[in-house]
Amino acid sequence: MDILQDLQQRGLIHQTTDDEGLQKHLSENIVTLYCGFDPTADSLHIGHLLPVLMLKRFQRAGHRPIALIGGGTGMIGDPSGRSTERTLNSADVVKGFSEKIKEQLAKLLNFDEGENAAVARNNFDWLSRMSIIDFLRDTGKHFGINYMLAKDSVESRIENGISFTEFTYMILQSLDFQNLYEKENCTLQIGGSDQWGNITAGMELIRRTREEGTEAKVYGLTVPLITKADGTKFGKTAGGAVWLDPERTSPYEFYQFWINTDDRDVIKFIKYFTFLEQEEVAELEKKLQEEPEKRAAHTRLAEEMTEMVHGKQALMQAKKISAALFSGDIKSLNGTEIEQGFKDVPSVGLTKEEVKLIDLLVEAGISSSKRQAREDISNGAIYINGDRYQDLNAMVGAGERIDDKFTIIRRGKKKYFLIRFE
Ligand code: 545
Repeated sequence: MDILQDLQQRGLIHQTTDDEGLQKHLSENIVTLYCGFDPTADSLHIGHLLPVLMLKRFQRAGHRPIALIGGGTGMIGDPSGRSTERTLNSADVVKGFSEKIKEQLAKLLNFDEGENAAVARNNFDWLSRMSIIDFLRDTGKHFGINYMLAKDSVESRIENGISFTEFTYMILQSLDFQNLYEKENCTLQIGGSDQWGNITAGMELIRRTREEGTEAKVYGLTVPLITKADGTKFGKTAGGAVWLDPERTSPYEFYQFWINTDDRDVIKFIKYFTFLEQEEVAELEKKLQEEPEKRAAHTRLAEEMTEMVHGKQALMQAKKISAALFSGDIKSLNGTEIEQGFKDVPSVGLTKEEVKLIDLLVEAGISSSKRQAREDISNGAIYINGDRYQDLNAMVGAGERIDDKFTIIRRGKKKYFLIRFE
């Protein structure tokens, strides 16, 4: 199947600048394409994953992707999709973020391997060397103010205000496309639908500056904004964004995020985010309809995504933690796993003395009073590391600590507490 057809079937094409032309272009050539990522944070989150995977899809189809790190544009700030001016990060911070983002992209795209290897570029390399005189004479002249004012990214900001800095951003992104077109024969830019204005501005610049007599065939393609059936924003949990950095979002949380996908969204997300073939997707769709309680589609989505982003080992660990939490078999987990699995439960830090269970329950805020604690224990509502403790005189000490650091207390069916010992 050809690449555009595949993308179409997955629902991954929001808009292209020329459907037929692009179809022909891709079937007749090994096309160099790019997508840009501004280092505005030290990690990508799952909202950025779709365009990264798009690059990979093109690569698999035999084309040549460039991941562009916006070391230069990240110093300026894209107004697209934002209602207020950004605060600028220092050059050092942008540089640090650039390196982190590049590492993450390298993990997903395997740079410099094989013939149509993905490559990384950093626009700081050319934008920082440009002289302001050249910029205004050679590039600025091609941008009419009315054209710029009419772009969504600018128009929507006129009322709230926009600095000359952010106003100029589209010209910088256009320079990138022009530069990659001239130096690397890059003829396609992709991005989220918020990037349409910047992508078409670049095409316009290339058209206006092409050598006389040449046609300069360049294209743009955007991926859709990800929507959810319940109308809430994709990629957010109670704890905030779902990051690709395992220090920010643990592989277990990452796995859980996908497992908790709404039934109405799960097939769409499988098409968007995984490389599963149509037949397999159809099978999962059938299973979802016929035996939804088995959650085969959700599990497959979570497995594919966790392995893709964090690797096999991390996936196994995430599954192990999930199973232990589901069955209550806490003792099968080690300290690192406990930390991942119980990141969001209430926790207290205590010293390592042996304490009476009753006092511990009160001290940790699990039971509201000693009386309540006694009642909870005799009712059989208190579990330590998965075992029920019903002795009112029970002591809690080293024997109840996992990896000498953690004790997990459960009250009732699923109210968990984490005690950390220092
Ligand atoms: C810079 C120079 C270019 C081409 C593109 C750019 C970046 C572009 C932009 N893109 C967004 C972005 O987010 C931060 C990522 C790292 C923390 O701002 N002007 O950099 C997002 N992009 C991916 C998709 C996007 C977009 O990286 O295009 O739509 C999100 O899905 O918002 O020459």
